[in-house]
Amino acid sequence: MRGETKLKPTNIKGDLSAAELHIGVVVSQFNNFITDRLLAGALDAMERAGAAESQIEIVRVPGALELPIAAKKLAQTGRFDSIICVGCVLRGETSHYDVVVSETARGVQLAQLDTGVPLIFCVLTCDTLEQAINRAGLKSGNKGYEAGLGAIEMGQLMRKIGAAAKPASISGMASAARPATASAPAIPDAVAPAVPAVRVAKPVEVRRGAERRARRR
Ligand code: INI
Repeated sequence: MRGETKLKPTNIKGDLSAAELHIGVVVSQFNNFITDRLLAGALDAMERAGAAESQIEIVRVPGALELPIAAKKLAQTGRFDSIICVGCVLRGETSHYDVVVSETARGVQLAQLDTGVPLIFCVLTCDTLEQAINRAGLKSGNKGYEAGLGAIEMGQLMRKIGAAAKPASISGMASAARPATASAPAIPDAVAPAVPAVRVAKPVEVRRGAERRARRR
């Protein structure tokens, strides 16, 4: 009968354990009344998944438009399994709403494709403050919490894909693509194992220089 099959292909899915993961969070300070709540939701999800403070780094940027460059810079360090980009753009507050929204989304997407590090898009784009409040902890749940879970799932998925690709990909590779000698590895970038996360000693919050200096005093 059609629709029946004995095939059981490999299924790869990231689980929701934060074990071993190192996650970055870039937070826009614009509309921080909302973004702080989204951040709290993301931290809640990571804590429930077993993350310790030492596995999380938070970076603050002025507005949503600065999320992509900061996330890309963090991703390029090789320290992170995934990075959450947190922001809130309100239509009522700007005539360039559409530009801010589309450029932020485009920048985040380009940065994750360029770096190979999953960037979780947690930017609320709302017409009103009330809608944003509802999505940051009230009626519609907290989108930050969903983003936290997404970061864990994608971080674990990337590790699994990297691990699964290693031995199988070489033996299964077309002969032309196979390395000629053992000393000349030719694993294509697409299947190269993920860079292992480097653990930091304690939680780090990267703030602006002046703020940091003031806190030291
Ligand atoms: N940035 C936001 O994160 N949300 C907004 O609603 C917003 N508005 O309304 O303009 C906003 N603008 C600032 C922008 O992201 C940049 O920080 C700024 O243009 C400097 O590059």
